[in-house]
Amino acid sequence: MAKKTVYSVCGMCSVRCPIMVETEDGNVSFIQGNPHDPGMAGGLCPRGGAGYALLMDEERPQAPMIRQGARGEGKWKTVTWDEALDYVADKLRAIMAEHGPRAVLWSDRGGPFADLHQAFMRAIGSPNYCNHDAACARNVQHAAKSVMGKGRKEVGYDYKNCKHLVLQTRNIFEAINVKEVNGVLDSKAAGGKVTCIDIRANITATKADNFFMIRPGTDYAFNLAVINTLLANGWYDKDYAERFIEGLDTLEAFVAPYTPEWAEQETGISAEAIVKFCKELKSAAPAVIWHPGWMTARYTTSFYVSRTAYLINALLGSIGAKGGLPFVNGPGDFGKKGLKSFAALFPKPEEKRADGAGWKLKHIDAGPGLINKAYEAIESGDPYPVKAYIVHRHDPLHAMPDQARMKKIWENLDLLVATTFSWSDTAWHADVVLPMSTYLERDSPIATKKGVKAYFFRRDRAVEPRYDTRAEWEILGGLAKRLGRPELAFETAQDMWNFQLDGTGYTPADFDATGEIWLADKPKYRTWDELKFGTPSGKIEVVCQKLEDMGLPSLLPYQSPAAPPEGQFRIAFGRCALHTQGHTVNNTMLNEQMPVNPVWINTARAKALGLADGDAITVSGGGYSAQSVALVTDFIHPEAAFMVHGFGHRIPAESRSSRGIADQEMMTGGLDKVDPAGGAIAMQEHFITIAKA
Ligand SMILES: Nc1nc2c(c(=O)[nH]1)N[C@H]1C(S)=C(S)[C@@H](COP(=O)(O)OP(=O)(O)OC[C@H]3O[C@@H](n4cnc5c(=O)[nH]c(N)nc54)[C@H](O)[C@@H]3O)O[C@H]1N2
Ligand SMILES: Nc1nc2c(c(=O)[nH]1)N[C@H]1C(S)=C(S)[C@@H](COP(=O)(O)OP(=O)(O)OC[C@H]3O[C@@H](n4cnc5c(=O)[nH]c(N)nc54)[C@H](O)[C@@H]3O)O[C@H]1N2
Ligand code: SF4
Ligand SMILES: [Mo]
Repeated sequence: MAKKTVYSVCGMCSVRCPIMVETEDGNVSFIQGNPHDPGMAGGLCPRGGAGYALLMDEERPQAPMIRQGARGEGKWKTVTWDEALDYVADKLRAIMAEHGPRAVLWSDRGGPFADLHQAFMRAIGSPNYCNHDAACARNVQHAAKSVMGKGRKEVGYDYKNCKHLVLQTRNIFEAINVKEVNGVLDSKAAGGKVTCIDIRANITATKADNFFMIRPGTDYAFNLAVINTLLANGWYDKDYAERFIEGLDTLEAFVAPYTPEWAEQETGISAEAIVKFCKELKSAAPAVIWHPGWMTARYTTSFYVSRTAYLINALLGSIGAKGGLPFVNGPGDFGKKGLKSFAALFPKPEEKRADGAGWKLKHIDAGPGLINKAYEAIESGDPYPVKAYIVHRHDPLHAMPDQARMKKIWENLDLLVATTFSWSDTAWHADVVLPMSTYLERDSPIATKKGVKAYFFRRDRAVEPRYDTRAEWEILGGLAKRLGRPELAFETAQDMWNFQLDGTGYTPADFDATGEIWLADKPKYRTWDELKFGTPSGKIEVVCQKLEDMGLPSLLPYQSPAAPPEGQFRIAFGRCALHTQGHTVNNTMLNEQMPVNPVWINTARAKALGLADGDAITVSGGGYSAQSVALVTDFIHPEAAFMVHGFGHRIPAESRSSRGIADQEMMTGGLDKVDPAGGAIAMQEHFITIAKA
C-alpha cells in the first residue's frame, strides 16, 4: 500500500488550521491537526474531522455548469472547463466593453488567499472587490480603526498568557478556532479567569468564572458602566492612559451618567456584580483581553459595543501588552522578506467604488467595502451600472437577509457566476457554476500568518480531485489568461509558489517537512517605545474625527433597545461546534450528529405558550414559517429566541440541507437595517413568533 503524509490547511471553516493528512493508495485515511504546530497539539474540531465526508459527497457540483432555464430553475448543462471559462470570459469582455471594467463586482469570504482575488479584479481593472464581512465582523474592523487607527487583525489575542479573558458576544468554545481554544485552555490551567457576557448560557458560559446573562442588545450600557467604574475608582492604568490615550477627559465626562446602578436597570446585571468584576479586571491588568467580538452584524449600535471594548482594553493597558492584545508582527518585523503579492502586479484601479466605500462613505474601509451597498448600485445604477457579479466562496442568498429582495436586485445583472465546492443557494441561482476542488484535493497560494510569531503556510493537495473540479488559482488563471492577463496564469502550483517566494530565500521544498515556515524562534512583544498607533494623533483616540466628519458620534448617547412586541421574541442566532455557517448541513457526518436546529426559549415564556422541552413548534417572522423543536431552558434571556444559523437551504440538488429553520429568512427588509457607523447589517433587529405546531 502506498502511504503518504501531506501537510496542509483545513478548509472546513475560514479559520484554516494547519493539518496533517494521511493517505493510502490515493485515498484519505486520516486527518489530524498538524502535530508540528505547537498551537494545534494535533487536535482538530469536529468539522475538521468531517472533511472526509465533504470529499466523498456525491451531492456537490462535479463539473462546470451553465444555466439553461430561468435563474434558480435548476436546468443545467454540464460543460468542459474550456467551454465554461470561454463563456464567462466572453460575457465579461462584452460587459466591460459596454460599461467599463467597473461594471464587474466580486465578493468572497475574505481570508488569507484574498490577494489572488484582489489581483484578478485589479487585472481586469475593476475597483469593486468586496468580501462578506458586512454580514460578519465589519463593525469590529471599523471600531478598531476608529480607536487605534489599526485594523482588528493588527493586534492579536494573547490567550495563553491572559489572566482575565472577557468574552462578550463571543462563544469561543463553540465558534471555534482550534489554536485559540488551546490558548484559552492553557490560560485556564495557569489560573486565568474567563468572564462570559451572553444572552444565554452557551458552552463558553459553562466554563467561565463569571457568567452575566445580559438583556439582548444592551451590551453598550454594560460597557459604558464598566468605563464609568474603572475611571471613577481609578482602576485603570494611569501611566498608559497618560502616554497613549487622547481624549480621556471627554470619555470621563461622557460616561458620568452611566453608573452601574443605571446599567443594572438596562442589562439586568446587578451593580454590585459589575463593580466586583471591574475590580477583578484591574487586578489582572494588563494581561486582560476584552474580546471586541467577531460575528457582530447584530444591532444598529454593535459598532459602539466593539468601540467601547477597545477603549476598555486601552484603559487596562492591555493594547500592545503580553497577555492582552499585542501588536502582531509580519515577516519584516523579524528581518525577513514577505511573500510577493499577486495584486501588486497591477496598478490599483483609480475608479471610485460602486458601494461608496472610501468616498461617499469616508468612514468605511475601501479595502473590502460593503457588499450590501454594492447591491444598491446594482439596483439603481448609481453611481454607475454594475452588470456582472462573481460570487466566490460566498453564499449571500443564505448569509444575508432577504433572499427575495436580493434575487430581485440581481435581475439587473447580465452575468452571475458562482465558484464553490459545494452547492449553495447562490450557486443554485447562478448563471455559471465553476466547481472548486475541496481543500483535500487542491493546492492554494502560500499565505502569511502574522502574530507575536509569524509564519508562512501552504495548502498542499492530499489527493487528486474525485470529480472534474479545479483549484481557485487554476480557475482565476484560466479566466485571466482569456482576458489578456497571462501574469496570473500559472502552469503549476510550483510555479505559483516560486513566484510568491521569490526573494524570500525560501523554496517550496522548505514546506515539505512540516507544512509551515516559521519566521521567528520566539515571540516578539513591543515595548511602550515601540507602540505606534495609526490615528491622526498617533494615540488611541476617544474621538474619531473621521466619524464626526460624517455626522456620526464617536460616543453615542445610549438608547434602550425596544422590547419585543407582546408575545414575540427577538431573533438571536449563532454557531455550534458541529457546523460551519451554511455549508456543512449537507455533510453526512455532521448532519447525522445535528440534522436540525432547535430553538432556545426561556422556561417562563415557554410555559405561557404551553410549550414543554422537545415540543414541535412553528416559528414565524418576515412572512416565513418553519417547523422546529423547542429547547426550553432557564438559561436564555426571556426576550430572545436563539437558533443556530445555517439550516433551511433551498437547494434541490442536496437531500439533507433543507431541514431546520433558516434564521435569515425571518429578516425580511433586513438588507436596509444596518449599523450606520460600523457598516454591518443589523440582523438581530427583527422579532418573531413561536407557537405549538
Ligand atoms: N442570519 C444570519 N446570517 C449570517 C450569520 C448568522 O449567524 N445568521 N453569520 C454570518 C457570518 S459570521 C458569516 S462569516 C457569513 C458566512 O457566510 P458565507 O460568507 O457565505 O460563508 P460560508 O457559509 O462559509 O460559505 C459560503 C459558500 O462557499 C462555499 N465554500 C466554502 N468553503 C469554500 C472554499 O474553500 N472554496 C470555495 N470555492 N467555496 C467554498 C460553500 O459552498 C458555501 O456555500 O454569514 C453571515 N450571515
Ligand atoms: N463551530 C464553528 N466555529 C466557527 C464558525 C462556525 O460556523 N462554526 N464560524 C466562524 C465565523 S465566520 C465566525 S464570525 C465566528 C463567530 O464567532 P462568535 O461571534 O463567537 O459566534 P456566534 O455563535 O455567532 O455568537 C456568539 C454569541 O453571541 C451571543 N449573543 C447574541 N446576541 C447577543 C447580545 O445581544 N449580547 C451578547 N452579549 N451576546 C449575544 C450568542 O448567544 C452566541 O453565544 O466563529 C467562527 N468559528
Ligand atoms: S476550526 Fe475546525 S473546521 Fe475550522 S479550520 Fe480549524 S479544524 Fe478546520
Ligand atoms: Mo463570520
